[in-house]
Amino acid sequence: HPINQTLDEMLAIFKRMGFAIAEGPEIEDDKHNFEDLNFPPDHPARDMQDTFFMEAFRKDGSKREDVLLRTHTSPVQVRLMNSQKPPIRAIMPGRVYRNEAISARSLAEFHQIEGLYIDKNVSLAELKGTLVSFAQQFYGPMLGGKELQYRFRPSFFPFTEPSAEMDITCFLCGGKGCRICKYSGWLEILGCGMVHPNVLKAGGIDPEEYSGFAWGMGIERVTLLRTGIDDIRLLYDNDVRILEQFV
Ligand code: 2NM
Repeated sequence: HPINQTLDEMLAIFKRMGFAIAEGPEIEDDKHNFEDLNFPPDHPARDMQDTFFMEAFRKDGSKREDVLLRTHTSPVQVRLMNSQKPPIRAIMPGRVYRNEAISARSLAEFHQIEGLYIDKNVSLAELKGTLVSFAQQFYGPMLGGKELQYRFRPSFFPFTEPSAEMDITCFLCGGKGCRICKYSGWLEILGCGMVHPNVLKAGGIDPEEYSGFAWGMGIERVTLLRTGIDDIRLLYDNDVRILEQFV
């Protein structure tokens, strides 16, 4: 499946850099999906309109605390921090869920890869080195011999500080400007940052002793762009006439 082809190629690059693959539950609780990730209680992502909340019951019929469909794979990172000591070097691929209006561009389920690197003295320079190396290996071959350009723009996420988004040369027009990159020559490929001290603390890691970086990227959009499929719904129909074109 084109989504798995994208995932497998990305995972192979990070495996060569020494990252392990970690997985976790798609049904999560507020603590792992939001609270431990430094989302304030009134953060808009917690809004019913963005997150699928569910009532859950135990076998004896008693009510469990409310659960939700994870909105990102970051709860796997919280679970990892709580279950092993640094150094931690892992990537988490998987399905995530958000209550989005369905269109040619977005569905209420999609895939993400997030990554986490925690050790003593991990710096922003290593975040940059790791992600630039990834982008050169994954996107470089799509530029037809041109050298990959990149830039980091300041951004904001609750779980990282500082935070940034990474753009690369648009691989459809080679940076000249086209409809896909809105005539800017740049494509945004991921969000990243240094793990917030509150997140390390929630994971049982002392922020005075350890630091780390994390990043997250979506899989569907790049899969559409590199296959030329123009409607995300075609990736979820499992129509053999589509799939057999990508064997
Ligand atoms: C992103 C962007 C920036 C992220 C942070 C963490 C954790 F658990 F370490 F705090 N996991 N993932 C992260 C950081 C994810 O996605 C756009």
